[in-house]
Amino acid sequence: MTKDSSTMYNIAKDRYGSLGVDVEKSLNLLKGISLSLHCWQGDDVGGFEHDGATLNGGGIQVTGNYPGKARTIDELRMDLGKVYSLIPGRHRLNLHASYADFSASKFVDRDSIEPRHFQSWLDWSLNQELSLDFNSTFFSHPKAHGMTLASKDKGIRDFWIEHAKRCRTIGSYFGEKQNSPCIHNIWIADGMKDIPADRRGYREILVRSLDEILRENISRAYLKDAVESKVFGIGSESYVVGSHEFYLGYAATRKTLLCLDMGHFHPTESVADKISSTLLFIDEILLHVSRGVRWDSDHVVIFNDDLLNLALEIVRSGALPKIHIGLDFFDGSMNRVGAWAIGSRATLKALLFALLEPQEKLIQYEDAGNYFGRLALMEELKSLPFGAVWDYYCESSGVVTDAELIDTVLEYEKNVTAKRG
Ligand code: RNT
Ligand code: ZN
Repeated sequence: MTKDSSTMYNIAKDRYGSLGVDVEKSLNLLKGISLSLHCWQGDDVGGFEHDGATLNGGGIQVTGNYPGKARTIDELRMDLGKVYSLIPGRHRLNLHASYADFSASKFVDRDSIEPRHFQSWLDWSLNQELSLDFNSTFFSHPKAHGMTLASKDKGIRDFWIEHAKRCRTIGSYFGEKQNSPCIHNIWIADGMKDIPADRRGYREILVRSLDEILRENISRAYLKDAVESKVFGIGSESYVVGSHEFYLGYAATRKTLLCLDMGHFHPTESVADKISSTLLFIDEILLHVSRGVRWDSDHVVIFNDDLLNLALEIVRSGALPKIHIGLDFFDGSMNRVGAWAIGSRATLKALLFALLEPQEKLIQYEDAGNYFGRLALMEELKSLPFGAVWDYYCESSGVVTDAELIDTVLEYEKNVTAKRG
């Protein structure tokens, strides 16, 4: 800690204190929040089923070919290690089924994967003191060119149902070994480019497929299932089987988690506003923190209004333990470790901003009908010395401040990622 930064921090602490905010308490709360970092930012959602190939498709499209992408599991783990070292706090890792490790066994297709194909990930994560979350992978596969779980072709449907069942087994294996429930998320791209004649039919099929997947009762101490909707995608502009209404109803009746991805709604719709309603009817939610731009739902997360509003609602709702915060973005056009760090740090920064809000005071104004006071205080907060608290938090957690981030990432690029072919 430099003398300057601790002076700045003390000034900030007093300033927030005068509004009734206990900065130390806020920082302790922040320390307790674990983000689930997505493995797929490091290799453009490639996975390791096929040698070095990025086989997107089936609803996922990554653009950009900045050099240095992780080409092997070891490289990805190395990059992840770097990313965690750039982020204050203890976090989790969110794996996709397509990141199986077949180095110690023969390759098997997705309907045959077993916990042993992820043992090296589990060993690695336990060693790093991280917990794992998991995702079935319904894209980047020859059987994912059309519908998957909503397919009218029984062979295709059964393949994907079996895949998801196996993913639940793998996830619950993680949950048991790591002593922390693994969140298993289901997202499928099933939909249509043009107007379907049978909207209802596919949705009926999807309900049945999901029910079959969830039929085996697995303890929530090990596994929590989540379902993720989308408003449209490339090639599914007219119809997405798993729409928001579909999964909201599904999650409420089947008691699963609901996954809300910030890039999966109409641009003026606010995911922040959905938290307090959703949590009245659903026990827990999973967030996919992302940034939609035009047709893309997965730009690198930045400290913008959408993120801030989300963080404010997470904190204001008082439901932090019921909200699992996963990241979901990917960009192949810039330094990938740096992009990971930007998005993760922005999310934590937004949460810090929210934790420094003088909630009681704002609610007092509101209850008294003093809407001017409420708005004026919200405006005042925007120029409070929040950055000094963030810098202090980074420094006292042993990670770089924003000012040091660029050089640190570029040094890693020079020494490691730039050397990759
Ligand atoms: C895609 C969904 C989904 C994926 C990941 C890779 O639009 O957001 O969550 O990004 O599963
Ligand atoms: Zn998502």
